[in-house]
Amino acid sequence: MALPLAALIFDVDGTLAETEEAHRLAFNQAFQRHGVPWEWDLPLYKSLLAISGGKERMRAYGAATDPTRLADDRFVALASALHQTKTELYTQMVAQGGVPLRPGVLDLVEQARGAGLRLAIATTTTRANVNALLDGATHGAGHAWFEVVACSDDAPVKKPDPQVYRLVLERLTLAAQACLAIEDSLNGVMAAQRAGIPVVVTKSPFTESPAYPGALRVFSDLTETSLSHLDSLR
Ligand code: XBP
Ligand code: MG
Repeated sequence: MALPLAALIFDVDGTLAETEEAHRLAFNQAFQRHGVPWEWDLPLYKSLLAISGGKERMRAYGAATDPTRLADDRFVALASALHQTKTELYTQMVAQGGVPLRPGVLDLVEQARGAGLRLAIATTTTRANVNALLDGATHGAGHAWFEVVACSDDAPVKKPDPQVYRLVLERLTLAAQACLAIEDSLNGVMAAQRAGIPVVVTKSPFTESPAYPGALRVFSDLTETSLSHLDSLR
């Protein structure tokens, strides 16, 4: 049974902004800098996005294509160094405003804040990446919008596990049915659902799926809805 809507919980990558091309470029530059002969082109990266988490994505790719490198006991340190470099490169790309908010995001945020709703973030990416995106895409204003920002630093078990969404509920001290999650991917929909949170989808070309079982509604982007419309779907 839905309670009065008290909070919107936004995913980041693919939802707040189309960030995955910047992530992909940063991964490839990090591979080059560390002398790892991997190159993720767009079709391959889209398939790899079925795996949440950059570190998990690299490990899965290595296991499938470069088992000798993965078996090397230095790989754990290499993966950590690769991801640190990638995060540095990505944050440089987005902190300068290279990746804007997706259409409709700002309007919905303003409607929600005007209605006194609380806002939160539940993401698989790192806090550094979230901060850089909010700096670049909102000129820093976005830091004041989100009362709770839960990311991979706080919730290391990645979507579709519900850990990050459960952490947001705990920090908001709200029941799942008083919230609405906004996601772009199947992993994200499943994570929100497993936390008991009603969820809608704003499709992204990077994570598009033929269906999003359990989502209340699937939008092309948030210009297709409004706060009152979202509330009516619950
Ligand atoms: C999307 C992800 C992340 C990014 C890469 O996160 O799965 O892994 O692709 O960022 P979400 P990292 O949609 O939950 O915001 O390399 O920092 O993982
Ligand atoms: Mg996402």
